[in-house]
Order: sequence, then C-alpha cells, then structure tokens
Amino acid sequence: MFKKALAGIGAGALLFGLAACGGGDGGSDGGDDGSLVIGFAQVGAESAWRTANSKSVQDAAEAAGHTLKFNDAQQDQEKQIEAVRGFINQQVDVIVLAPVVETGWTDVLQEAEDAGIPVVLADRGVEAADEDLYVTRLGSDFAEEGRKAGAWAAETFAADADGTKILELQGTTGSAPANDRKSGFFEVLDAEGLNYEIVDSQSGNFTAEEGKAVMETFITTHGLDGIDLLYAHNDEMGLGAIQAIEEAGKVPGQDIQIIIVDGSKAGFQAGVDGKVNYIVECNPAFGPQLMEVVEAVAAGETPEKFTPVEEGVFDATQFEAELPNRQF
Ligand code: GZL
Repeated sequence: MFKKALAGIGAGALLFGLAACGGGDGGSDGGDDGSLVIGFAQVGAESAWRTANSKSVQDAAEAAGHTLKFNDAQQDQEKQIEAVRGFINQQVDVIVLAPVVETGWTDVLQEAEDAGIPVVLADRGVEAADEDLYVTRLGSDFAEEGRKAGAWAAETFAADADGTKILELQGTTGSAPANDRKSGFFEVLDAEGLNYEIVDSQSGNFTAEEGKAVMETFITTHGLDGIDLLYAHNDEMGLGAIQAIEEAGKVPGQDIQIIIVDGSKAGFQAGVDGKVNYIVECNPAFGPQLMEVVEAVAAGETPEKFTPVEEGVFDATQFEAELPNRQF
C-alpha cells in the first residue's frame, strides 16, 4: 500500500517521500491507515494441518485489514525461493516464510535484507547460520513435541524387558519438524534408559500417500510381528500407515501402538476408534498471533527471536472428549 502510493509520485518527490518517511530503500512503513502488504510463502497444502494454518493466516490478515499475497510452493524449495523473490520485487512491507527445509535460504534472505524488507518465519525454522537474516519465528517447538512423544513411549514401554522395537515415519527430509521431532523423541528415550531398537526409519514427506507406501515397505521388509511402536511425525503419515497395517491383517493401536503429531479431527477420530494411542498437538491456528508479530516488526520493533505457540498432549482417555474441539 505504502509503496504503491509512492510509486505514483515523480522521481524527485519519490526521493523526498522516501527521505521524509524514512523509508530508506524499501523499509516497511505500511499504509497511512496502518494496513500492510504481506507476502506469505507457504510450504504447500500437504496436510490438514497446513490447510488449517493457511486459513488461519489468511483469515487473520483479512480481519486485520492487511493485504496478504499468498503463495503455495507445493513443498518445493525452489518455488518458495521464487515466491520470496517475487515479494521482494513487489516491495511488500513484510515477508512471512514457512521454510519447507532448514537449509538453502541464505541468498534469498540476504536479498530481502538488502531490499529493506523484514522477514518473519512462520511455523518451520532455518539453520542457525541464517539466524541474523530473519527477525523472528512464530511456531512450534518441534524438539519439545518429540520429547513429549518420547516421554509417553518411555513410560508405556518401560517394563518391556526384551527391548522395544520401533518404526519411525519421519516428516519431510531436512525440515525442522522432522529433524527436531526425531531428536527430541530419542533424546528422552535415551535419558529414560529405555531399551529400544529402531527397526527402520524413513521419510513419508508428511503425506498420507507416502506414509502408507513407506509403511508397506516396512511391512514387506520387516513384517509386523514383534514391532511394538510406530512413531509418525504427523497425522497424515500415521493414518496412511494405519491403512497399510490393516491391509496386512494387523490391528493398529493393539498389535502395534501408534503415536502421531498434529491433532487433526481425523487423527482424533482414529484415537476414538482405538487405532492411535497418543497424540502430540501441533497448533496451526496462529494467524492472529502472527499478525501481531508482523505489525510489531513493521513498526520497527524486534520481538524475541522465537515465540512458541501453545500445544498439548492427549492419551486414549482424552480422545473422545477432545474430538469436538478439534478445528482442522
Ligand atoms: C509443523 C508443520 C508440519 C505438520 C505437518 O509445524 O510444519 O508440516 O506437522 C505439516 O502436518 O505437513
């Protein structure tokens, strides 16, 4: 909005306008009414979580009177980088990025900084080397989600003298949630001294289709006899795995216990049906909180480097009561 207004002014006035507004070479000053033009580079639409997250952000931007330029990168980093470059060229006031993976962002984040456009990370994070190239991240503490899952598993299988055999369906390779949900989970199993074996661990890329396909490969390779636990980094992969387990003639939730992360309606329904044993919540509905962060950043404030969203955990005794509360 602000930049569009300036764009109509002659060169001389433009320099004055920029100087008078302290806009520098593209600072984010927003419109006179405080409205902002926000570029949102979203991961994709791979899961119910992602769809709910996009809606939460879009609804919150509309409610706040901001213009949201939305891009769905279909889980492709090159498309996300292209989207960010597009937002830079459009001289948006703030860029919001949900980075599909942790690495490969230095150049484009530097370009945003050079253009004077602040970047806010939403949901996932980037590698520490790029920490100075974004203002703040609003999202989940993925390692803590992994620790919560690990605490339940360590308690549930503590008496399993012959060792707990675990299959793991990891999220998108190289993504912050996949890296951190894995590290947090096994950090707690080790700290609690659980006797366990990782029978196999592969990425299902956070989708139901790929989660089912990987589980079918697990079953073909290892069988299910003696497998105690499946740890799926999100609901979709867990639900896909459940289909594969049932097609193999086994009972999910009984023959093999299952942990999922997100807390979608479908995930909780699987819990009510006895097919899932533990759910770690990952909250997508941070749109309003994100707008507050973006507005603060546009006003030149510097929030904490990381703001975690609130999230809970649920076991079989809680699934039925919680299901009606699920928003996605
Ligand atoms: C976590 C988010 C993950 C979800 C998945 O914050 O990045 O990506 O857990 C989604 O469902 O695909």
